[in-house]
Amino acid sequence: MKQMRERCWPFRAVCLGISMICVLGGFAFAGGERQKAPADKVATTAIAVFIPGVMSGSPIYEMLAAGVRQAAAEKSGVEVTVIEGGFNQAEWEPRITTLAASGQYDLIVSSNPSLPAIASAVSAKFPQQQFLLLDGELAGNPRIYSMRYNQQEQAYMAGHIAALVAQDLDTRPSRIGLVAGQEYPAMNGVILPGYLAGAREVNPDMTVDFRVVGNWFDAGKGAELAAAMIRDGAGVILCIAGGANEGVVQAAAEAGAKVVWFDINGYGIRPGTVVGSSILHQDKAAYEKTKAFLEGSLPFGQADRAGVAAGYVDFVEDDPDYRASVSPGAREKQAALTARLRSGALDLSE
Ligand code: RBF
Repeated sequence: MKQMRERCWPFRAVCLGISMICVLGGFAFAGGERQKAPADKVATTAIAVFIPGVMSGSPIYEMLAAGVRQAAAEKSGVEVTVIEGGFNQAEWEPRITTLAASGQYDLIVSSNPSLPAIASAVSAKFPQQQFLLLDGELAGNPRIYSMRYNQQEQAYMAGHIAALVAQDLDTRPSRIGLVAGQEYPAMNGVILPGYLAGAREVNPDMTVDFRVVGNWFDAGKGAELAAAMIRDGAGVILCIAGGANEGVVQAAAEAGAKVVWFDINGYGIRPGTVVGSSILHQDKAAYEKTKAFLEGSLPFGQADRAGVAAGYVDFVEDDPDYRASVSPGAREKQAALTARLRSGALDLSE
């Protein structure tokens, strides 16, 4: 190997030359994705987007990166580096520590309920580092701004449509499913109870079959859990399991069961099988908060919460696949619920 490396030195010299040209030409390097800074712009602000997992299969993270990039593109001299932290959660804190220790980034942006604790630990060691955290909550640290979505409302709308569709299916109308990537306080304490409460508004006898994949990527396990749920009588399943969602949809489609999607509009993923989409406008939040940071007005130290009435959580009704796969009666009842939430007449504060 050593010999090979030595033999390759002219190649390495060329690579080194190219790297230097790239640096002089204004590329940003940080072990992640690179974004070219136009030659006429001088980099003055560097932002790292840390993805706690991988982007593929998790639109919540794709929206995060897209929103930050959009805000950066509107201002000269802002470089964005996206770093995927991978699925080993034990590596997230050391990796963020390394980013902070490098002193290279004016802002680290991330999104996950586990990030506030990690950012606080890193902040104690590197107090200059600033953080923008979405989908998590921590007030009082002067270097951390956070914003959490009202997932009680998001899950309530998901449970409501699941129960309405279960009623129409008429197989076992009092049982619906939820497949989660893992258990965490927002899942067990907010999303699962919100889902059940929304379903019980339609059918007071509703029960939820709750099963956990154990990671955010295993589509085979997702399919296995969904198939077992369907056998046990759940005709409609909400999936919140990242890349494992694909397996849930597959199993449901094969069995003639239905799926409710979370975070983005999922009707197009499997028209006729996906019958509801309870979404987050995480791209909008990431855009607005990054823009505020770049303008010097992000209120560090503050923790905000936003739901349907504020325009960050919603249910997608204006989709032809939704209209084609859900009965007019069910859609009418769902529309009445979303209207109450949008107007603020129904406030499901956690
Ligand atoms: N959601 C995803 O879609 N993909 C993920 O890889 C993912 N990883 C997570 C890891 C941890 C430790 C926790 C607490 C949550 C994770 N979530 C993930 C869930 C995410 O924060 C959010 O609750 C859901 O996307 C529903 O909005």
